[in-house]
Amino acid sequence: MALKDYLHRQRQRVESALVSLIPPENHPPAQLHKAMHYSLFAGGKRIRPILHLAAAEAVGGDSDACLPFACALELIHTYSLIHDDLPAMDDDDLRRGKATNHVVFGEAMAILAGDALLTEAFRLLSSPSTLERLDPRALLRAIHELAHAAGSQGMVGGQALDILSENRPPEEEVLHFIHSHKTGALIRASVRTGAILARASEDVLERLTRYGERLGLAFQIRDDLLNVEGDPRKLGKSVGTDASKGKMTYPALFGLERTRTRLGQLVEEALDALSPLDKKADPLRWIASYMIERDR
Ligand code: GRG
Repeated sequence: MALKDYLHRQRQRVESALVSLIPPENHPPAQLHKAMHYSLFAGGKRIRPILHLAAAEAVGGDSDACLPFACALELIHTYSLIHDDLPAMDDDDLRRGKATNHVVFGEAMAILAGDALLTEAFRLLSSPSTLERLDPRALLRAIHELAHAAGSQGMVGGQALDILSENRPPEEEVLHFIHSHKTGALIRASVRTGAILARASEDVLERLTRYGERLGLAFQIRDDLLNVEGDPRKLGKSVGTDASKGKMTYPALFGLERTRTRLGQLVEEALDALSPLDKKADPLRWIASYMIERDR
């Protein structure tokens, strides 16, 4: 119950901050801003911003000051989903139980909505009101980490290898690269940047990095499992698509049993990394267990 309440409360904080920080949907050109709002408020779990706030809180930071950064993480995540669904990439019609962005707004507007969300993230991060409440050096370091995690050496790089590996024989090393970059990099950065903004010691930051890495991998492995055995109504998207597209996934390489075992191990390792931290880190612990339970 603690987890459910915590996620609900943090989600509400993120929703209100997003509404107040991005241009309204009737802002000209309204069609573009509508497309941005459509995907941004389509019912995402907000797990990256919540991890960021929880990491800041775990080290005693002022998480209100971190809200713009938390929103920037969600803007980047949303852009990646819009582009991932495009006909040139995964060509998906359904996400979060709704028609995908390009199905509703057309391909050109979906590409631009993604571009604008990515750019908007860095506008938010560099805005004077964000800087006002944070240490400028810490903010610059965190922005640099985020850009690294989102770009060709992080999420975009992972997506590129994912596409290049379709219909190739599965290889553990390639799969690890795809998972740790495509999904893992932004999750790891969500945790690390929260801790950096909250001025965590390097020692604690190293532990939270280990937590973020294990969690990012666990998140993707759970996603792979849900694509095999999840409920499409809860997921809001079709299942079985990884296999039909010849995607390199954990279940494809290791089978379901070994995949479940690996997921459990990763969550244990994530929890272990947090062991010296006090109860302010409990939400991070709850989120780690949520990786095993989540059904969407
Ligand atoms: C197109 C640059 C570019 C990158 C795309 C993240 C990504 C890279 C593609 C998404 C493909 C995918 C389904 C990956 C599996 C893990 C994942 C990121 C799932 C979606 O994230 P959630 O579950 O989504 O946090 P919600 O809907 O809750 O926001």
